[in-house]
Amino acid sequence: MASMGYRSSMNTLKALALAALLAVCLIPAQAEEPPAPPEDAPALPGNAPAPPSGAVAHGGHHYLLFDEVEDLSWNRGKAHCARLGGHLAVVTSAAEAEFIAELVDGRYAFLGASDDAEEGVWTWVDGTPWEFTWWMDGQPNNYGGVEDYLATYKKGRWVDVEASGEDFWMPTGYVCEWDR
Ligand SMILES: [Ca+2]
Ligand SMILES: [Ca+2]
Repeated sequence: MASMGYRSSMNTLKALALAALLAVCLIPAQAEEPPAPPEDAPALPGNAPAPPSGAVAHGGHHYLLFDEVEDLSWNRGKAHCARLGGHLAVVTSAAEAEFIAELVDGRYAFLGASDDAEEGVWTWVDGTPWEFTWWMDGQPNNYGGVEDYLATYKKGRWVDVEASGEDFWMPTGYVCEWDR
């Protein structure tokens, strides 16, 4: 009977260890989603939604890099930023481009422009006129005829890339921006 009790408590210990292991495995998945803006965040009529905590202020706007994103695509990044009340980053000056370069710090991240509607005609997700550019030399090149999405590359310079993919030059995340 004593051995039965011992086995029973060993089974309990195994169950506890398994539960702890599962909890550890689940935590990183949850940590990828930043906390939603607080319910009581100021939402005056006409005001843009408040950025989530952790967003970095620059020039009266806020920015947040999401990196090492599972099942990353430009469209999923765009949708996620929108759910958070922002948009994929819209970069309209050298100062903003340099700030983004610092924020991504060598990582490759999608930004909020594409030429998927008409090849060579770039548009920002928020309708801002396409004027300022920060292309890396030789870009955009629409390589393979399939590169329609804006991303940072080395030193934060812009490249056109596919909407998703695992190649070494492909983004691993995206930058959201809030207009406040
Ligand atoms: Ca293109
Ligand atoms: Ca390219």
